[in-house]
Amino acid sequence: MAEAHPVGFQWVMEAKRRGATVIHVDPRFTRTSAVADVHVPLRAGTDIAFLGGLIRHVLETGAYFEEYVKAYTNAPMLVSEEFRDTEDLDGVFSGFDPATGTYDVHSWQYEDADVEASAGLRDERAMVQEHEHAEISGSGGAPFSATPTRDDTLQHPRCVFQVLRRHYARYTPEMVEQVCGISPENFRAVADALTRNSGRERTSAFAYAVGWTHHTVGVQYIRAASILQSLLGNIGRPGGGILALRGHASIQGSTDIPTLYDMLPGYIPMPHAHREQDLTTFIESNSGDKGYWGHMDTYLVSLLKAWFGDAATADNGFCFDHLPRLTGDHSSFRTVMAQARGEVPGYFVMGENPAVGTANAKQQRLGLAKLEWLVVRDLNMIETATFWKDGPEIETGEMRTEDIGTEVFFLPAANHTEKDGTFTNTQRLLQWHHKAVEPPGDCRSELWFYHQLGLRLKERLAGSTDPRDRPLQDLTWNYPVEVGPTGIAEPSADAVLREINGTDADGRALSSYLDMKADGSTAGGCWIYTGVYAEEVNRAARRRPGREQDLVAAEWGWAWPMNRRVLYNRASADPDGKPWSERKKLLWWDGERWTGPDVPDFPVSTPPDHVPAEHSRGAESIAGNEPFVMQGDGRAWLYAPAGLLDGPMPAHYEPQESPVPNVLYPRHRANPARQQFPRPDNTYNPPGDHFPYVFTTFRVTEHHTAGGMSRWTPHLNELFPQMFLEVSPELAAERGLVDNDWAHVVTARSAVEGRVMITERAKPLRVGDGSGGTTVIHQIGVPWHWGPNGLSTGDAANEILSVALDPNVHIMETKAATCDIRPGRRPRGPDLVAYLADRRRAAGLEDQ
Ligand SMILES: Nc1nc2c(c(=O)[nH]1)N[C@H]1C(S)=C(S)[C@@H](COP(=O)(O)OP(=O)(O)OC[C@H]3O[C@@H](n4cnc5c(=O)[nH]c(N)nc54)[C@H](O)[C@@H]3O)O[C@H]1N2
Ligand SMILES: Nc1nc2c(c(=O)[nH]1)N[C@H]1C(S)=C(S)[C@@H](COP(=O)(O)OP(=O)(O)OC[C@H]3O[C@@H](n4cnc5c(=O)[nH]c(N)nc54)[C@H](O)[C@@H]3O)O[C@H]1N2
Ligand SMILES: [Mo]
Repeated sequence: MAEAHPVGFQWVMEAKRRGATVIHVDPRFTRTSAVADVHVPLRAGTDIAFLGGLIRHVLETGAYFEEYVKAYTNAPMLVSEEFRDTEDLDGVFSGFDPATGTYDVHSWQYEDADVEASAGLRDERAMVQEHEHAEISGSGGAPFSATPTRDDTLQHPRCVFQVLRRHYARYTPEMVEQVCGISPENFRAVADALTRNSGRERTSAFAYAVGWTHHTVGVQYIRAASILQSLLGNIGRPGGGILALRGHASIQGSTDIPTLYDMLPGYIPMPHAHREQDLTTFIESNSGDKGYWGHMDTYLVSLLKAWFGDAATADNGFCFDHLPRLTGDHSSFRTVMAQARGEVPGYFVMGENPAVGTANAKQQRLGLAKLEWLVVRDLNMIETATFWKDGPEIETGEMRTEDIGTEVFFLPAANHTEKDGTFTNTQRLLQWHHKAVEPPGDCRSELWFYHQLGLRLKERLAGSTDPRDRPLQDLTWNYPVEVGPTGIAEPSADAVLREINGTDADGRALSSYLDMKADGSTAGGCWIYTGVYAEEVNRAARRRPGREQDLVAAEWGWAWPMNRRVLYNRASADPDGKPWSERKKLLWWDGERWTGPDVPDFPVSTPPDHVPAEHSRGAESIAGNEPFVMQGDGRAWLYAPAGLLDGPMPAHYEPQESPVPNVLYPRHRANPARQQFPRPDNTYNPPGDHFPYVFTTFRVTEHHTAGGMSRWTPHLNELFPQMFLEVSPELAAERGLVDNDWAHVVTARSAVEGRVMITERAKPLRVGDGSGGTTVIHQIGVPWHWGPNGLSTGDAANEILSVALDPNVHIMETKAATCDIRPGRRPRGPDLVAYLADRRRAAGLEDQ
């Protein structure tokens, strides 16, 4: 966090100054470890075993927050009799189909929970899950509407609490040591610090970024942390929670108003092509009955009104049929593989450098080379725009410029200081940034580009009678423009934010999504952002200093939803509505309403003892003691009966490539439901002596991601001039590596070179070898900021990575893979191709 989120990390240091214990869990000793109280080095890719060990510790020592767990989590719910655990089935959950590598998730349900759901809904969900990998899930948990059977004593053998206990029973400190290489003393230090600092009077927070997500079990890492935090009562309370430290400046914003293929703004799922669906049936099958998703009709109709304006009427389902439809997994890797097959004619690359930044960068370039046209908008002449003339395949002779038919358009982009707009950060906080200078030359903002593109497409299609052009013809596109000093007619970012906020029947800005209607009288581009422009004020631009405000600083920027700073904050009070403790009070029931410094994440006047009427829907159905209002059952899920594709509880699996067997589940080395793509351009390293070491890729403060900004910035390149490889003195001795000399890391995909950095910070770990003994694992740190263009050049780490994905979100595994390391530079030109072929043959792999 000190390295990649240094600005946020100042608050960690501030907390430490006031007595907080800072624990850093990372295979590498970094700038964060240097200032932490405890550093826990572990083998890359083993955090579920570690977190599972902590979950077991909390359950077995009784250190969980019992009242919170009983009242606010699904610990008492009974799980279906059909469910079988990994502990019963040698490493898989019930419903696994080895032929397809997917789960039928039916048996994971709660007992009786499907009873009230219509059979049609159930079948439809199963159909989509089986055939299309649940590209429908959106957010807020899968919808379901029943009231599951409970055992509030937590004794029933099939209640979630007992199921969880059995699941983690084998995750002992000794097992943690075997799998992760963490000593029992270090484990105990963390377990004690965490449990000591949780409960009524104290809370602990978890912060994570891509060291946790970039794994074939990435989603389950976060689930494991959620289970632990829910057991400890650390959710919905000040100082608690799980903070997803975001990457690019507005990566949170780009999931809220998604650049993701399977979601509409505000986490509304994308409709699916293979189901006969109109607006009504779509809403019925996705909205659920209980909680705020029960109002999805108002959010979706308002979105359609924002997009299609007067053309969207009740008679035509508010132009629901204008929305694109999913036909399956169109995540970026699938798309690139389709490009390589020649199935994709054109590609826009905006603010991205996949020829350097994406795992198996060569596969990306093979895709780019098969396009008809490619548009790259960037600040610098990045590798994705120049692959056709000077990419690595041109050097090796695997591609020839004259054979590449792709027409490449490079358009210079304005950077964030050259345009207005918002960033949405980790805390869901929208912050406005003002243009400081005019963009130089032909550089243009994204808004300008898309506005112009839309205008020109609409002009071209104005006379068309082809029904497929109707969505573009009906699209509202009347943004006010402001002409700047250099004559650029820039669309108003402020007007776009106001459109996102939404307007009522009289065209006034909405104050809350609760005011959205399903009758077409309101419009709004993203329901969760409604309120950012309440009372016609751009609240993202508010900058009242913290010292002039109370602890939530509600007038600094604006957080979705409704400027609420802590989600599920009803959980900061006990079931009766009294704060769990005076120190940790945030929201309480004053006899008439929920009150406190934060905006209540709860119906304001629903009393703690409210019991909803049997068939109530939406917000009406929320009981006064159910804080998790976006979940169908109002509770935090220790066990996920639906919504995940690879298991209702996290289990430890090895990465796609691992030097050791899975000690916990010997029959299943890696996540059985992971997405694999064994292809000639994506060979996986086999286990064994040919690729005996682990490597992980990481960032440094001085460079940014794939380098498009930092590799062209002279002073940053002076600070970190060159690609390097972090190794321990022990590994250096084993392989004959010399400090500051060249070495190269090699996998079945490729080899990358860098300067050797021998450091005590890299520590070999001793772990179980799967047959009762132990083995030493060496881990190599590989920064991934370099590429062939710019002022500071070097090999891109993504050349050596393969594509293996988490099945839920299709994220690539960049944080743990196997390799070999050798002294000296890698071979160049055609010699590299021959060298890799030799390495593959030696490892027993078919050659490409
Ligand atoms: N200066 C700077 N700041 C940045 C960026 C940048 O490039 N430069 N990038 C931005 C972006 S896009 C993002 S997404 C964030 C990413 O922020 P981070 O996720 O913090 O960045 P990384 O360095 O990729 O990974 C963090 C750490 O994860 C560790 N790690 C690897 N494998 C494992 C594992 O299995 N378990 C655990 N516990 N740790 C593991 C690595 O050793 C590394 O130190 O940073 C953002 N901020
Ligand atoms: N091995 C390995 N690979 C990784 C990761 C890892 O940890 N390890 N991390 C992954 C992560 S978390 C991420 S986010 C990706 C990032 O990977 P990419 O998104 O492919 O790489 P970036 O270098 O961040 O690309 C951003 C580009 O946007 C340009 N840019 C900046 N501002 C603007 C703007 O306002 N408009 C336009 N049009 N362009 C702009 C920059 O110059 C830069 O070239 O990489 C992933 N790849
Ligand atoms: Mo990122």
